[in-house]
Amino acid sequence: MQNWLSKQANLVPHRLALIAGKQSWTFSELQRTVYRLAGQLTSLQLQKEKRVAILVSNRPESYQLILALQQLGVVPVLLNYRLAGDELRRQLIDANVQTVIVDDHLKKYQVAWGALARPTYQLADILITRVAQPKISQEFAPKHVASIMYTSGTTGNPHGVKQTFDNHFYSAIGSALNLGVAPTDRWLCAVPLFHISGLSIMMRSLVYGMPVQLVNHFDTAEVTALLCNEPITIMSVVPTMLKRLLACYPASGYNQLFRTFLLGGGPIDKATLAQCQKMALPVIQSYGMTESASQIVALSFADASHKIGSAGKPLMPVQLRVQAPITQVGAIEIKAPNITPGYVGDQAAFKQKLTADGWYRTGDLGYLDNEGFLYVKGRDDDMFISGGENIFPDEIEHVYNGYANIQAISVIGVEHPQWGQIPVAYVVAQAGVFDEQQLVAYGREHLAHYKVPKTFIQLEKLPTTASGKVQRHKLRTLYQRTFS
Ligand code: S0N
Ligand code: AMP
Ligand code: MG
Ligand code: MG
Repeated sequence: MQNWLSKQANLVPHRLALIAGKQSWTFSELQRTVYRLAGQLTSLQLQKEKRVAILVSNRPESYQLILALQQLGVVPVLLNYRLAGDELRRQLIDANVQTVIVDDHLKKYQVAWGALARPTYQLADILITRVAQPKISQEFAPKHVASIMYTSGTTGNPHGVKQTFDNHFYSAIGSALNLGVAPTDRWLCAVPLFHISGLSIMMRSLVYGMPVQLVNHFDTAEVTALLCNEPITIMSVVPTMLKRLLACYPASGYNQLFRTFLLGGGPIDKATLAQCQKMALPVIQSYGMTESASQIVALSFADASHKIGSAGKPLMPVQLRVQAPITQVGAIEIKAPNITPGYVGDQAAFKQKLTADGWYRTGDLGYLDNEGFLYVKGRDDDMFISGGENIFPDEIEHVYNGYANIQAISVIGVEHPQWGQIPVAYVVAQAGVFDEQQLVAYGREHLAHYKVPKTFIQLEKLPTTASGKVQRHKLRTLYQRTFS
Protein backbone atom coordinates (compact mmCIF):
# COMPACT_ATOMS: atom_id res chain seq x y z
CA MET A 1 0.00 0.00 0.00
CA GLN A 2 1.06 3.57 -0.59
CA ASN A 3 2.33 5.38 2.53
CA TRP A 4 -0.93 6.39 4.28
CA LEU A 5 0.19 9.89 5.19
CA SER A 6 1.27 10.69 1.61
CA LYS A 7 -1.99 9.19 0.42
CA GLN A 8 -4.14 11.47 2.58
CA ALA A 9 -1.95 14.49 1.84
CA ASN A 10 -2.76 13.79 -1.81
CA LEU A 11 -6.45 12.90 -1.40
CA VAL A 12 -7.54 15.51 1.16
CA PRO A 13 -4.64 18.00 1.53
CA HIS A 14 -6.82 20.79 2.97
CA ARG A 15 -8.79 18.69 5.43
CA LEU A 16 -7.88 19.05 9.12
CA ALA A 17 -5.72 16.17 10.32
CA LEU A 18 -4.71 17.17 13.85
CA ILE A 19 -6.03 19.70 16.34
CA ALA A 20 -4.37 20.31 19.72
CA GLY A 21 -5.32 23.33 21.80
CA LYS A 22 -5.12 26.38 19.55
CA GLN A 23 -2.89 24.64 17.00
CA SER A 24 -4.07 22.68 13.98
CA TRP A 25 -2.62 20.98 10.91
CA THR A 26 -4.27 19.97 7.64
CA PHE A 27 -3.09 16.69 6.10
CA SER A 28 -0.79 18.62 3.82
CA GLU A 29 0.64 20.67 6.73
CA LEU A 30 0.95 17.56 8.86
CA GLN A 31 2.92 15.85 6.10
CA ARG A 32 5.28 18.84 5.84
CA THR A 33 5.78 18.99 9.62
CA VAL A 34 6.35 15.25 9.86
CA TYR A 35 8.85 15.27 6.95
CA ARG A 36 10.74 18.08 8.64
CA LEU A 37 10.95 16.07 11.88
CA ALA A 38 11.95 12.98 9.88
CA GLY A 39 14.74 15.10 8.39
CA GLN A 40 15.88 16.08 11.89
CA LEU A 41 15.75 12.45 13.06
CA THR A 42 18.12 11.58 10.21
CA SER A 43 21.00 13.04 12.25
CA LEU A 44 20.46 10.25 14.83
CA GLN A 45 21.54 7.67 12.20
CA LEU A 46 18.52 5.49 12.84
CA GLN A 47 18.51 2.23 10.96
CA LYS A 48 15.43 1.17 9.07
CA GLU A 49 13.40 -1.67 10.61
CA LYS A 50 15.22 -1.18 13.94
CA ARG A 51 13.42 0.01 17.07
CA VAL A 52 13.35 3.37 18.77
CA ALA A 53 11.72 3.64 22.17
CA ILE A 54 9.73 6.77 22.82
CA LEU A 55 8.52 8.01 26.20
CA VAL A 56 6.08 10.80 25.44
CA SER A 57 2.73 12.20 26.46
CA ASN A 58 -0.11 13.18 24.10
CA ARG A 59 1.47 16.35 22.71
CA PRO A 60 1.24 17.17 19.00
CA GLU A 61 5.05 16.90 18.74
CA SER A 62 4.86 13.35 20.10
CA TYR A 63 2.08 12.48 17.67
CA GLN A 64 4.27 13.80 14.84
CA LEU A 65 7.27 11.89 16.20
CA ILE A 66 5.44 8.57 15.95
CA LEU A 67 4.43 9.42 12.39
CA ALA A 68 7.96 10.54 11.50
CA LEU A 69 9.50 7.27 12.72
CA GLN A 70 6.97 5.31 10.65
CA GLN A 71 7.79 7.49 7.63
CA LEU A 72 11.44 6.43 8.01
CA GLY A 73 10.53 2.74 8.33
CA VAL A 74 11.80 2.76 11.93
CA VAL A 75 9.68 0.96 14.54
CA PRO A 76 8.48 3.07 17.49
CA VAL A 77 8.30 1.26 20.84
CA LEU A 78 5.71 3.21 22.82
CA LEU A 79 6.47 3.35 26.53
CA ASN A 80 3.94 4.00 29.31
CA TYR A 81 5.11 6.99 31.37
CA ARG A 82 3.18 5.78 34.42
CA LEU A 83 5.63 2.88 34.81
CA ALA A 84 8.59 2.97 37.20
CA GLY A 85 12.21 3.22 35.99
CA ASP A 86 12.87 -0.51 36.65
CA GLU A 87 9.87 -1.55 34.60
CA LEU A 88 10.83 0.69 31.69
CA ARG A 89 14.44 -0.46 31.76
CA ARG A 90 13.30 -4.09 31.37
CA GLN A 91 11.23 -3.10 28.32
CA LEU A 92 14.14 -1.23 26.72
CA ILE A 93 16.32 -4.31 27.10
CA ASP A 94 13.60 -6.70 25.95
CA ALA A 95 12.86 -4.63 22.84
CA ASN A 96 16.58 -4.18 22.08
CA VAL A 97 16.09 -0.57 21.02
CA GLN A 98 18.79 1.41 19.20
CA THR A 99 17.83 4.76 20.71
CA VAL A 100 15.43 6.32 23.22
CA ILE A 101 13.58 9.61 22.71
CA VAL A 102 12.07 11.30 25.74
CA ASP A 103 9.61 14.14 26.07
CA ASP A 104 11.12 17.10 27.91
CA HIS A 105 9.03 16.87 31.07
CA LEU A 106 9.77 13.14 31.42
CA LYS A 107 13.54 13.64 31.81
CA LYS A 108 13.67 12.08 35.29
CA TYR A 109 13.62 8.64 33.68
CA GLN A 110 17.03 9.04 32.09
CA VAL A 111 18.63 8.59 35.50
CA ALA A 112 17.08 5.15 35.78
CA TRP A 113 18.58 4.15 32.43
CA GLY A 114 22.11 5.29 33.19
CA ALA A 115 23.63 1.84 32.83
CA LEU A 116 21.83 0.97 29.62
CA ALA A 117 24.35 2.55 27.28
CA ARG A 118 21.62 3.43 24.79
CA PRO A 119 21.79 6.96 23.42
CA THR A 120 18.89 8.97 24.80
CA TYR A 121 17.65 12.20 23.23
CA GLN A 122 15.27 14.91 24.32
CA LEU A 123 12.53 15.57 21.81
CA ALA A 124 13.05 19.34 22.28
CA ASP A 125 16.70 19.00 21.23
CA ILE A 126 15.80 17.04 18.12
CA LEU A 127 13.27 19.71 17.15
CA ILE A 128 16.05 22.31 16.87
CA THR A 129 18.64 20.24 15.01
CA ARG A 130 19.50 20.71 11.34
CA VAL A 131 16.96 19.36 8.86
CA ALA A 132 18.54 16.83 6.51
CA GLN A 133 16.83 15.20 3.53
CA PRO A 134 14.85 12.25 4.98
CA LYS A 135 14.51 8.89 3.22
CA ILE A 136 10.73 8.55 3.32
CA SER A 137 9.21 5.06 2.82
CA GLN A 138 7.04 5.19 -0.30
CA GLU A 139 5.04 2.17 0.84
CA PHE A 140 3.69 0.79 4.09
CA ALA A 141 4.39 -2.92 3.67
CA PRO A 142 1.54 -4.96 5.18
CA LYS A 143 3.81 -7.17 7.31
CA HIS A 144 6.06 -4.33 8.44
CA VAL A 145 5.79 -3.60 12.17
CA ALA A 146 4.24 -0.14 12.60
CA SER A 147 4.34 -0.05 16.41
CA ILE A 148 5.26 -2.03 19.50
CA MET A 149 3.62 -1.63 22.90
CA TYR A 150 3.82 -3.56 26.15
CA THR A 151 0.94 -5.25 27.92
CA SER A 152 0.87 -7.35 31.08
CA GLY A 153 -0.41 -10.83 30.65
CA THR A 154 -0.56 -14.30 31.99
CA THR A 155 2.98 -14.85 33.24
CA GLY A 156 6.15 -12.99 34.03
CA ASN A 157 6.94 -9.53 32.79
CA PRO A 158 4.85 -7.58 30.26
CA HIS A 159 5.13 -8.61 26.61
CA GLY A 160 6.01 -6.28 23.74
CA VAL A 161 3.26 -6.66 21.16
CA LYS A 162 4.16 -6.13 17.51
CA GLN A 163 1.45 -4.36 15.51
CA THR A 164 1.88 -4.46 11.73
CA PHE A 165 0.41 -2.01 9.20
CA ASP A 166 -1.95 -4.82 8.21
CA ASN A 167 -3.08 -5.20 11.83
CA HIS A 168 -3.87 -1.48 12.03
CA PHE A 169 -5.53 -1.43 8.62
CA TYR A 170 -7.96 -4.28 9.31
CA SER A 171 -8.69 -2.84 12.74
CA ALA A 172 -9.54 0.56 11.21
CA ILE A 173 -11.76 -1.08 8.57
CA GLY A 174 -13.62 -3.17 11.16
CA SER A 175 -14.34 -0.04 13.18
CA ALA A 176 -15.46 1.93 10.11
CA LEU A 177 -17.85 -0.76 8.93
CA ASN A 178 -19.52 -0.72 12.33
CA LEU A 179 -19.51 2.95 13.39
CA GLY A 180 -19.50 4.38 9.88
CA VAL A 181 -17.20 7.18 8.76
CA ALA A 182 -19.02 10.50 8.43
CA PRO A 183 -17.42 13.29 6.39
CA THR A 184 -17.82 15.48 9.48
CA ASP A 185 -16.09 13.04 11.85
CA ARG A 186 -13.57 14.30 14.37
CA TRP A 187 -12.22 11.82 16.94
CA LEU A 188 -11.19 13.04 20.38
CA CYS A 189 -8.06 11.31 21.68
CA ALA A 190 -7.64 11.68 25.45
CA VAL A 191 -6.50 8.07 25.89
CA PRO A 192 -2.72 7.65 25.86
CA LEU A 193 -0.95 7.26 22.52
CA PHE A 194 1.18 4.59 24.22
CA HIS A 195 -1.91 2.37 24.48
CA ILE A 196 -3.68 0.95 21.44
CA SER A 197 -6.80 2.83 22.55
CA GLY A 198 -4.93 6.03 21.61
CA LEU A 199 -2.64 4.90 18.80
CA SER A 200 -5.55 3.25 16.94
CA ILE A 201 -7.18 6.70 16.65
CA MET A 202 -4.08 8.01 14.86
CA MET A 203 -4.01 5.00 12.56
CA ARG A 204 -7.75 5.34 11.75
CA SER A 205 -7.15 9.01 10.96
CA LEU A 206 -4.57 7.99 8.35
CA VAL A 207 -6.83 5.34 6.85
CA TYR A 208 -10.00 7.49 6.80
CA GLY A 209 -8.52 10.95 6.24
CA MET A 210 -10.15 12.01 9.52
CA PRO A 211 -9.21 14.79 11.97
CA VAL A 212 -8.03 13.90 15.47
CA GLN A 213 -8.47 16.28 18.38
CA LEU A 214 -5.60 15.51 20.75
CA VAL A 215 -5.73 16.15 24.49
CA ASN A 216 -2.56 16.02 26.55
CA HIS A 217 -4.05 14.90 29.81
CA PHE A 218 -7.57 13.72 30.60
CA ASP A 219 -9.23 16.49 32.58
CA THR A 220 -12.98 16.08 33.03
CA ALA A 221 -13.89 19.78 32.82
CA GLU A 222 -11.61 20.43 29.86
CA VAL A 223 -12.86 17.41 27.92
CA THR A 224 -16.50 18.29 28.68
CA ALA A 225 -15.91 21.81 27.35
CA LEU A 226 -14.34 20.40 24.18
CA LEU A 227 -17.24 17.99 23.65
CA CYS A 228 -19.65 20.93 23.99
CA ASN A 229 -17.82 23.55 21.96
CA GLU A 230 -15.87 21.68 19.28
CA PRO A 231 -17.38 19.63 16.44
CA ILE A 232 -16.19 16.35 17.97
CA THR A 233 -18.19 13.33 16.84
CA ILE A 234 -16.53 10.38 18.60
CA MET A 235 -14.43 9.92 21.72
CA SER A 236 -12.69 6.76 22.97
CA VAL A 237 -13.06 6.25 26.71
CA VAL A 238 -12.26 3.69 29.38
CA PRO A 239 -14.92 3.15 32.09
CA THR A 240 -13.19 5.50 34.58
CA MET A 241 -13.33 8.34 32.04
CA LEU A 242 -16.96 7.69 31.17
CA LYS A 243 -17.97 7.78 34.83
CA ARG A 244 -16.17 11.07 35.39
CA LEU A 245 -17.74 12.60 32.27
CA LEU A 246 -21.19 11.35 33.21
CA ALA A 247 -21.01 13.20 36.52
CA CYS A 248 -20.50 16.47 34.60
CA TYR A 249 -22.81 15.83 31.65
CA PRO A 250 -24.47 19.16 30.80
CA ALA A 251 -28.28 19.28 30.58
CA SER A 252 -28.00 20.75 27.08
CA GLY A 253 -25.85 17.82 25.91
CA TYR A 254 -22.65 17.98 23.85
CA ASN A 255 -22.25 19.64 20.44
CA GLN A 256 -24.86 18.62 17.88
CA LEU A 257 -22.53 16.50 15.79
CA PHE A 258 -21.47 14.26 18.70
CA ARG A 259 -22.27 10.67 17.71
CA THR A 260 -20.92 8.41 20.43
CA PHE A 261 -18.42 7.37 23.05
CA LEU A 262 -16.48 4.27 22.09
CA LEU A 263 -16.11 2.48 25.42
CA GLY A 264 -13.47 -0.19 25.94
CA GLY A 265 -10.44 -1.23 27.91
CA GLY A 266 -12.20 -3.07 30.74
CA PRO A 267 -15.42 -4.21 32.33
CA ILE A 268 -18.12 -1.68 33.16
CA ASP A 269 -20.94 -1.92 35.67
CA LYS A 270 -24.52 -2.07 34.40
CA ALA A 271 -25.60 0.85 36.58
CA THR A 272 -23.31 3.25 34.70
CA LEU A 273 -24.57 2.00 31.34
CA ALA A 274 -28.18 2.31 32.51
CA GLN A 275 -27.49 5.87 33.63
CA CYS A 276 -26.05 6.72 30.19
CA GLN A 277 -29.17 5.34 28.59
CA LYS A 278 -31.42 7.33 30.92
CA MET A 279 -29.55 10.48 30.00
CA ALA A 280 -29.66 9.59 26.29
CA LEU A 281 -25.89 9.59 26.13
CA PRO A 282 -24.79 7.37 23.23
CA VAL A 283 -22.23 4.73 24.21
CA ILE A 284 -20.91 1.94 22.03
CA GLN A 285 -19.47 -0.86 24.14
CA SER A 286 -16.49 -2.69 22.72
CA TYR A 287 -14.01 -5.41 23.57
CA GLY A 288 -10.45 -5.53 22.37
CA MET A 289 -6.82 -5.69 23.37
CA THR A 290 -3.31 -4.62 22.47
CA GLU A 291 -2.76 -7.94 20.69
CA SER A 292 -5.71 -7.25 18.35
CA ALA A 293 -4.76 -3.63 17.57
CA SER A 294 -7.91 -2.37 19.43
CA GLN A 295 -11.60 -3.38 19.32
CA ILE A 296 -12.52 -6.74 17.76
CA VAL A 297 -16.06 -6.91 19.13
CA ALA A 298 -18.44 -3.96 19.39
CA LEU A 299 -22.11 -3.13 19.58
CA SER A 300 -23.78 -1.46 16.63
CA PHE A 301 -25.85 1.72 16.96
CA ALA A 302 -28.97 -0.36 16.32
CA ASP A 303 -28.23 -2.81 19.15
CA ALA A 304 -26.62 -0.49 21.69
CA SER A 305 -29.83 0.28 23.57
CA HIS A 306 -31.30 -3.22 23.91
CA LYS A 307 -28.09 -5.21 24.45
CA ILE A 308 -26.81 -3.36 27.49
CA GLY A 309 -23.94 -5.21 29.13
CA SER A 310 -22.93 -7.02 25.95
CA ALA A 311 -19.65 -6.12 24.23
CA GLY A 312 -21.39 -6.71 20.88
CA LYS A 313 -20.66 -8.95 17.90
CA PRO A 314 -17.28 -9.74 16.34
CA LEU A 315 -16.48 -7.02 13.79
CA MET A 316 -16.19 -7.65 10.06
CA PRO A 317 -12.75 -9.25 9.74
CA VAL A 318 -12.94 -11.11 13.07
CA GLN A 319 -13.81 -14.69 13.91
CA LEU A 320 -14.60 -15.41 17.54
CA ARG A 321 -15.44 -18.59 19.38
CA VAL A 322 -16.10 -19.51 23.01
CA GLN A 323 -14.94 -22.87 24.32
CA ALA A 324 -18.37 -23.67 25.78
CA PRO A 325 -21.92 -24.24 24.52
CA ILE A 326 -24.04 -21.15 23.65
CA THR A 327 -24.99 -19.14 26.77
CA GLN A 328 -22.31 -20.83 28.88
CA VAL A 329 -19.08 -19.21 30.01
CA GLY A 330 -15.84 -20.40 28.43
CA ALA A 331 -12.50 -19.24 27.05
CA ILE A 332 -12.73 -16.54 24.36
CA GLU A 333 -10.60 -17.28 21.27
CA ILE A 334 -10.18 -15.12 18.21
CA LYS A 335 -8.78 -15.29 14.70
CA ALA A 336 -8.41 -12.14 12.63
CA PRO A 337 -6.04 -10.25 10.34
CA ASN A 338 -5.63 -7.63 13.05
CA ILE A 339 -4.01 -10.02 15.51
CA THR A 340 -0.33 -9.50 16.25
CA PRO A 341 2.23 -11.75 14.56
CA GLY A 342 3.89 -12.11 18.00
CA TYR A 343 5.83 -10.60 20.88
CA VAL A 344 9.24 -8.99 20.48
CA GLY A 345 11.25 -10.90 23.04
CA ASP A 346 9.42 -14.00 24.06
CA GLN A 347 8.22 -15.81 20.92
CA ALA A 348 7.54 -18.95 22.94
CA ALA A 349 5.13 -17.06 25.21
CA PHE A 350 3.11 -16.00 22.18
CA LYS A 351 3.09 -19.48 20.63
CA GLN A 352 1.68 -20.82 23.88
CA LYS A 353 -1.28 -18.51 23.44
CA LEU A 354 -2.19 -20.03 20.07
CA THR A 355 -4.37 -23.12 19.79
CA ALA A 356 -3.31 -26.04 17.59
CA ASP A 357 -5.55 -24.67 14.81
CA GLY A 358 -4.08 -21.16 15.05
CA TRP A 359 -6.64 -19.25 17.14
CA TYR A 360 -5.48 -16.73 19.72
CA ARG A 361 -6.42 -17.44 23.34
CA THR A 362 -7.34 -14.09 24.83
CA GLY A 363 -7.25 -15.23 28.47
CA ASP A 364 -10.72 -13.72 28.82
CA LEU A 365 -13.85 -15.66 29.73
CA GLY A 366 -17.30 -14.98 28.40
CA TYR A 367 -20.38 -16.33 26.68
CA LEU A 368 -22.29 -15.85 23.45
CA ASP A 369 -26.06 -15.47 23.65
CA ASN A 370 -28.54 -17.02 21.22
CA GLU A 371 -28.12 -14.11 18.83
CA GLY A 372 -24.32 -14.21 18.82
CA PHE A 373 -23.67 -11.29 21.18
CA LEU A 374 -20.62 -11.59 23.41
CA TYR A 375 -20.70 -11.02 27.17
CA VAL A 376 -17.25 -10.79 28.80
CA LYS A 377 -17.30 -12.31 32.27
CA GLY A 378 -13.75 -12.28 33.63
CA ARG A 379 -10.31 -13.81 33.21
CA ASP A 380 -8.82 -17.28 33.30
CA ASP A 381 -5.87 -15.87 35.27
CA ASP A 382 -5.51 -13.30 38.06
CA MET A 383 -5.01 -10.24 35.84
CA PHE A 384 -7.36 -7.34 36.61
CA ILE A 385 -7.83 -3.78 35.37
CA SER A 386 -7.59 -0.45 37.15
CA GLY A 387 -8.64 2.64 35.19
CA GLY A 388 -7.85 0.86 31.91
CA GLU A 389 -4.41 -0.33 33.06
CA ASN A 390 -3.73 -4.06 33.35
CA ILE A 391 -2.43 -5.30 36.68
CA PHE A 392 -0.85 -8.70 37.08
CA PRO A 393 -0.52 -9.77 40.75
CA ASP A 394 2.62 -11.86 40.13
CA GLU A 395 4.51 -8.76 39.04
CA ILE A 396 3.67 -6.93 42.27
CA GLU A 397 4.41 -9.96 44.45
CA HIS A 398 7.75 -10.46 42.72
CA VAL A 399 8.78 -6.89 43.55
CA TYR A 400 7.71 -7.18 47.20
CA ASN A 401 9.52 -10.47 47.62
CA GLY A 402 12.64 -8.31 47.53
CA TYR A 403 11.49 -6.35 50.60
CA ALA A 404 13.15 -7.22 53.88
CA ASN A 405 10.79 -8.75 56.43
CA ILE A 406 8.23 -10.02 53.91
CA GLN A 407 7.88 -13.74 54.30
CA ALA A 408 4.94 -14.11 51.92
CA ILE A 409 2.65 -11.84 49.93
CA SER A 410 -0.39 -12.31 47.74
CA VAL A 411 -2.16 -9.60 45.76
CA ILE A 412 -5.80 -9.58 44.66
CA GLY A 413 -7.96 -7.12 42.74
CA VAL A 414 -10.97 -5.75 44.62
CA GLU A 415 -13.91 -3.70 43.30
CA HIS A 416 -13.56 0.06 43.34
CA PRO A 417 -16.22 2.58 42.26
CA GLN A 418 -13.83 4.86 40.35
CA TRP A 419 -11.07 2.57 39.05
CA GLY A 420 -13.05 -0.64 38.46
CA GLN A 421 -10.61 -2.67 40.54
CA ILE A 422 -7.64 -1.81 42.74
CA PRO A 423 -4.83 -3.96 44.19
CA VAL A 424 -4.92 -5.10 47.81
CA ALA A 425 -2.12 -7.16 49.40
CA TYR A 426 -2.18 -9.84 52.07
CA VAL A 427 1.24 -10.05 53.73
CA VAL A 428 2.99 -12.29 56.21
CA ALA A 429 5.87 -10.76 58.14
CA GLN A 430 9.07 -12.53 59.10
CA ALA A 431 8.82 -10.72 62.42
CA GLY A 432 6.74 -7.99 64.04
CA VAL A 433 4.39 -5.68 62.16
CA PHE A 434 4.75 -3.69 58.95
CA ASP A 435 4.84 0.05 58.55
CA GLU A 436 2.29 0.49 55.74
CA GLN A 437 3.78 3.81 54.61
CA GLN A 438 7.15 2.15 54.07
CA LEU A 439 5.54 -0.64 52.07
CA VAL A 440 3.85 1.96 49.84
CA ALA A 441 7.07 3.94 49.42
CA TYR A 442 8.96 0.78 48.46
CA GLY A 443 6.32 -0.16 45.90
CA ARG A 444 6.30 3.30 44.36
CA GLU A 445 10.02 3.11 43.84
CA HIS A 446 9.81 -0.09 41.78
CA LEU A 447 6.31 -0.14 40.30
CA ALA A 448 3.83 2.11 38.49
CA HIS A 449 1.81 3.89 41.19
CA TYR A 450 -1.45 2.27 40.11
CA LYS A 451 0.09 -1.17 40.79
CA VAL A 452 1.03 -0.37 44.39
CA PRO A 453 -1.48 -2.03 46.74
CA LYS A 454 -3.88 0.49 48.27
CA THR A 455 -4.13 -1.60 51.44
CA PHE A 456 -1.80 -4.13 53.10
CA ILE A 457 -3.48 -6.62 55.37
CA GLN A 458 -1.26 -8.65 57.69
CA LEU A 459 -1.98 -12.35 58.18
CA GLU A 460 -0.34 -15.12 60.22
CA LYS A 461 -0.17 -17.25 57.10
CA LEU A 462 -1.62 -17.33 53.57
CA PRO A 463 -4.12 -20.01 52.51
CA THR A 464 -2.30 -22.53 50.29
CA THR A 465 -3.00 -25.76 48.47
CA ALA A 466 -1.32 -28.99 49.55
CA SER A 467 1.45 -28.22 47.06
CA GLY A 468 2.03 -24.76 48.58
CA LYS A 469 0.33 -22.59 45.92
CA VAL A 470 -1.45 -19.54 47.36
CA GLN A 471 -5.24 -19.71 46.93
CA ARG A 472 -6.13 -16.20 45.82
CA HIS A 473 -9.82 -17.06 45.60
CA LYS A 474 -9.83 -17.69 49.36
CA LEU A 475 -8.29 -14.26 49.92
CA ARG A 476 -10.97 -12.69 47.72
CA THR A 477 -13.66 -14.37 49.83
CA LEU A 478 -11.91 -13.29 53.01
CA TYR A 479 -11.76 -9.70 51.74
CA GLN A 480 -15.44 -9.69 50.87
CA ARG A 481 -16.40 -11.14 54.23
CA THR A 482 -14.29 -8.57 56.07
CA PHE A 483 -15.16 -5.44 54.11
CA SER A 484 -18.65 -5.75 52.64
C1 S0N B 1 -8.19 7.20 33.65
C2 S0N B 1 -6.93 8.04 33.63
C3 S0N B 1 -7.11 9.25 32.74
C4 S0N B 1 -6.68 8.49 35.06
O1 S0N B 1 -5.54 9.22 35.12
P1 S0N B 1 -5.44 10.74 35.67
O2 S0N B 1 -6.69 11.20 36.31
O3 S0N B 1 -4.90 11.55 34.55
O4 S0N B 1 -4.35 10.52 36.74
P2 S0N B 1 -3.06 11.38 37.00
O5 S0N B 1 -3.44 12.82 37.08
O6 S0N B 1 -2.01 10.99 36.05
O7 S0N B 1 -2.71 10.85 38.44
C5 S0N B 1 -3.58 11.07 39.54
C6 S0N B 1 -3.56 9.85 40.47
O8 S0N B 1 -4.29 8.81 39.88
C7 S0N B 1 -3.48 7.65 39.80
N1 S0N B 1 -3.85 6.90 38.60
C8 S0N B 1 -3.69 7.27 37.33
N2 S0N B 1 -4.15 6.31 36.50
C9 S0N B 1 -4.58 5.31 37.31
C10 S0N B 1 -5.15 4.06 37.05
N3 S0N B 1 -5.35 3.64 35.78
N4 S0N B 1 -5.50 3.27 38.09
C11 S0N B 1 -5.29 3.69 39.36
N5 S0N B 1 -4.75 4.88 39.67
C12 S0N B 1 -4.39 5.67 38.64
C13 S0N B 1 -2.07 8.18 39.73
O9 S0N B 1 -1.14 7.20 40.12
C14 S0N B 1 -2.16 9.34 40.68
O10 S0N B 1 -2.10 8.87 42.00
P3 S0N B 1 -0.85 9.27 42.93
O11 S0N B 1 -0.82 10.77 42.91
O12 S0N B 1 -1.22 8.68 44.23
O13 S0N B 1 0.31 8.63 42.26
C15 S0N B 1 -5.68 7.20 33.17
O14 S0N B 1 -5.47 6.13 34.02
C16 S0N B 1 -5.86 6.73 31.76
O15 S0N B 1 -5.54 7.44 30.81
N6 S0N B 1 -6.40 5.50 31.58
C17 S0N B 1 -6.69 4.93 30.28
C18 S0N B 1 -5.67 3.92 29.85
C19 S0N B 1 -6.14 3.23 28.57
O16 S0N B 1 -6.36 3.86 27.56
N7 S0N B 1 -6.32 1.91 28.63
C20 S0N B 1 -6.80 1.11 27.54
C21 S0N B 1 -5.85 -0.09 27.31
N8 S0N B 1 -6.48 -1.09 26.47
C22 S0N B 1 -6.55 -0.95 25.15
O17 S0N B 1 -6.02 0.00 24.63
C23 S0N B 1 -7.35 -2.00 24.35
C24 S0N B 1 -8.79 -1.54 24.19
C25 S0N B 1 -8.96 -0.42 23.19
O18 S0N B 1 -8.28 -0.40 22.19
C26 S0N B 1 -9.92 0.69 23.47
C27 S0N B 1 -10.08 1.14 24.77
C28 S0N B 1 -10.92 2.20 25.07
C29 S0N B 1 -11.65 2.81 24.04
C30 S0N B 1 -11.50 2.37 22.71
C31 S0N B 1 -10.64 1.31 22.41
C32 S0N B 1 -10.58 0.85 20.99
O19 S0N B 1 -10.80 -0.34 20.75
O20 S0N B 1 -10.36 1.67 20.11
P1 AMP C 1 -4.72 -4.69 27.14
O1 AMP C 1 -3.88 -5.91 27.29
O2 AMP C 1 -4.25 -3.56 27.97
O3 AMP C 1 -4.89 -4.35 25.74
O4 AMP C 1 -6.13 -5.03 27.75
C1 AMP C 1 -7.04 -5.88 27.12
C2 AMP C 1 -7.91 -6.55 28.13
O5 AMP C 1 -8.89 -5.64 28.65
C3 AMP C 1 -8.72 -7.69 27.56
O6 AMP C 1 -7.97 -8.87 27.39
C4 AMP C 1 -9.82 -7.81 28.61
O7 AMP C 1 -9.37 -8.53 29.72
C5 AMP C 1 -10.06 -6.36 29.02
N1 AMP C 1 -11.23 -5.83 28.33
C6 AMP C 1 -11.26 -5.10 27.20
N2 AMP C 1 -12.52 -4.78 26.86
C7 AMP C 1 -13.33 -5.33 27.79
C8 AMP C 1 -14.75 -5.38 28.00
N3 AMP C 1 -15.61 -4.79 27.17
N4 AMP C 1 -15.20 -6.04 29.08
C9 AMP C 1 -14.35 -6.65 29.93
N5 AMP C 1 -13.01 -6.65 29.79
C10 AMP C 1 -12.50 -6.00 28.73
MG1 MG D 1 -3.23 -7.84 27.12
MG1 MG E 1 -5.68 13.91 36.83
